[in-house]
Amino acid sequence: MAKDTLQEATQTVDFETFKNSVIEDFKLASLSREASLLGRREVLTGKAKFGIFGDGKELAQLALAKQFQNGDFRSGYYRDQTLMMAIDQLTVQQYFAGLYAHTDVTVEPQSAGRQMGGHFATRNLDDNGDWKNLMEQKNSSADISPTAGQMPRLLGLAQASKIYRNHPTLKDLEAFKKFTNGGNEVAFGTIGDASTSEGPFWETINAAGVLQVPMVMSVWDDGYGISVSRENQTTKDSISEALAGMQRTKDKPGYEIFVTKGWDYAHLCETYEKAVALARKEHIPVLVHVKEVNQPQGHSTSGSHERYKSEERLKWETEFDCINKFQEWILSFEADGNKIATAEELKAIQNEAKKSVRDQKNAAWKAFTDSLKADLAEALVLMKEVAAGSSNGVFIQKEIEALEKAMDPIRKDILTAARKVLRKVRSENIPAKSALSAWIQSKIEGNFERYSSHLHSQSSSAALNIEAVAPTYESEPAMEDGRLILRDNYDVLLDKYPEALVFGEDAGKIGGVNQTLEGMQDKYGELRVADTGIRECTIIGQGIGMAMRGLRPIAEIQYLDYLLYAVQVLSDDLSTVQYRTKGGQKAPLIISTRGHRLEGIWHSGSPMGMIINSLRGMHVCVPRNMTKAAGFYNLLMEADEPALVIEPLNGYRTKEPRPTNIGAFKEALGVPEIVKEGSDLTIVSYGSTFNLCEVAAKQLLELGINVELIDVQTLLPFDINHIIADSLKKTNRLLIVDEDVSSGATAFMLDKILVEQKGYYHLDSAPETLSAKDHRPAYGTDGDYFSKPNIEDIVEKAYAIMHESNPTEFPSIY
Ligand SMILES: Cc1ncc(C[n+]2csc(CCOP(=O)(O)OP(=O)(O)O)c2C)c(N)n1
Ligand SMILES: [Mg+2]
Repeated sequence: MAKDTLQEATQTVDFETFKNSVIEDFKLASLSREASLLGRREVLTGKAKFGIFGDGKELAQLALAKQFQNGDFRSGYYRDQTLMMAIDQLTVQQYFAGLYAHTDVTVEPQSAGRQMGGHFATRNLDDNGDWKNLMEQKNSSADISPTAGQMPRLLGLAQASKIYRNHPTLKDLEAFKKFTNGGNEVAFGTIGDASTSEGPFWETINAAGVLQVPMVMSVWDDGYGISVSRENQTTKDSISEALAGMQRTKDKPGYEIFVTKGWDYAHLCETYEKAVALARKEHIPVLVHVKEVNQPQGHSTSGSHERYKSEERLKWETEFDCINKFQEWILSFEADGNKIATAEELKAIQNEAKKSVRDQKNAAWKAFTDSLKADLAEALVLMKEVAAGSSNGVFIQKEIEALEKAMDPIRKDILTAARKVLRKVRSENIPAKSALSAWIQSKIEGNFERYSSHLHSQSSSAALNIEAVAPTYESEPAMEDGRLILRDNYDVLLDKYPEALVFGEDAGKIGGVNQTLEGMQDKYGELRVADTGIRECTIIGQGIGMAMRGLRPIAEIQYLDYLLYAVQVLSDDLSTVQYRTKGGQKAPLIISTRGHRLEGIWHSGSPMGMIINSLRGMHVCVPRNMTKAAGFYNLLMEADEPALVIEPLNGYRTKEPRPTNIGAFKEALGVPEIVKEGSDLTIVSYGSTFNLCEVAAKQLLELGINVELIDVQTLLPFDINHIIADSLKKTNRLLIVDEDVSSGATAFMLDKILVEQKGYYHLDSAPETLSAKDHRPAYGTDGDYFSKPNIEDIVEKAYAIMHESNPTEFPSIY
């Protein structure tokens, strides 16, 4: 603006208040800028590994922060340090602690040193892993590095407000007051101009427009994505022009779109005030395109921008730097003879900021290096004692000296030296050796907590803490289609948990393509049982965001084959929530899908190896029937962890006995079921293929082979009590069957059973695996027969194992 407009606005508050808030903004902008400048130097001098900073984006973030209220959420990226400082969720000292990778969560609360600097998060859980009152703080979901990876979750964070505002009972329940005040919370998204090229950005933008959720999406447009300029990224060289068709009209809902400039403080403040008021009140999505932003230091510490920016551009970046412009604006401001500050006063603020950043940086460095000193001192004492008693003392002394001379040694340096020393005295019998050995082991254990804890929830609601409840049956139970058991189970869950929501493609009006939600939308309403667009990535994003705000979403992916569209967000975001915040956040999202056998290349996939290898941090349940699937849902609803449940696609019309305790029975995770006992051979399988193994086991009995049949039930976690190794003690033979490609999930199971459970010890025959062909499954019944393991394949494979061990009793079939 429009100084005039701002001057008009200032007349509504007294000048002193206005002036103070501008001065506060100038202070914080200066502080944040200094942190960027000094941060880069820390990396270039080798004290930190990598740096990516928010210089150039300060003013826009200060304007945004004025509108950020308690209970609101951010989902953004690595340039947002000023916003995080302005909402009181980041100090300069914490910022540097992150840069140095300080592992103490009280010093580095974003990620306890696990994420590179510039990845922001608030602590939304208490030390027990339970929710804090999110309405008493300003919240930021934890950042991830993949560009636009923040987008899908942003949709869910915004949608939660819509659910809370419109849900018939939830907003009045005491338990949900820590998440919402009538759904008035706004979700703030930030993204760089170049990252808007990514698919998840477009998918999220479209979905938020359809859903009409209170989302304020800011694009920090500095014209570059590393070295690639905007015209190579965006149609019409402008994201707001490209999205102009999303603009709402009088009779068609859509977006409200604002365009402003990153150096124009007054216009930024005015824009955010309007934009956020609209989103909060009317629950509409808003786009704020912040143009003319710069990167004073270039993209990151990995290179210099002089390589790809023209001289003219670099000159513009200096001239239009937002802090320079802010300063000019302050100095030229005058209302009724009142001025905000003099040049000297601004200089003093900047000097003060320099000093404060230097002091806080030094304090962070001291805390970081102090935290390593005890380890170093202890290691040196123990190593010296070993050197004194060893015939190898001279060589050990060299290791000690090298460590003593090292500049700021870190844990790696200390442990490397200590472990090398221990190796040198491996054949000596000196008392100091066992002290060093014990010390090394205790440090390795301690570092597990630092670097590997919280892959899963460590709260009392962790899935493994919840006990199973068996389904109960009448003496002659009714036999029902599997889908009815699931449907009736959903009915109980939706009734029991008002915060439960089910959504996905065709999940609403028709109750799912397999009718597992038949009638549920009529009974529980369109808000709780909802159809979505065809957009797997943001269906998961909706789930993550809503789960982060206290809701219990069950997101449907129509077929397992289409999970691939969502694997990025599952792997990068959902699976890492607990780990990347060291227990500071959680997203207990349940994903329901169906897979394995049906027909054709994209309706019968079983890419389990891909799934279990990319989703560590989640649980993966592979039930063989719908009663088992229901049991997993019931247990997971009591837990606070994310999980994927893959229903067997060919089982919805298969008859199952109807339990009498639908909604109450619970299936434990990590506990295989021995479905049939036997003595000759252990067959391990899961899901649809397991049901073929059951038929094969009957046929094998006719051939004189008594198979022990084990359904692993969950791949993650896998057989936590080593039931399979116990079975091998009895049978001494192992066949693993599934319908993934070769060396997919079978290789995983083989490693777990033979190596982790030490199953090799009990084997008398070579372990065998039987999986699908390495191509996608061909269409039709014959296509299935020749693509996936069939009953004959299983029988013959098992028989061949027995033939090899006893050719007389089991003569060759062929
Ligand atoms: C999926 C993915 N691809 C590539 C990268 C590497 N990368 C990091 S930042 C970046 C450029 C992003 O540019 P922009 O969105 O304009 O943000 P800016 O850094 O300019 O603020 C790239 C390519 C990444 N982090 N993630
Ligand atoms: Mg950019």
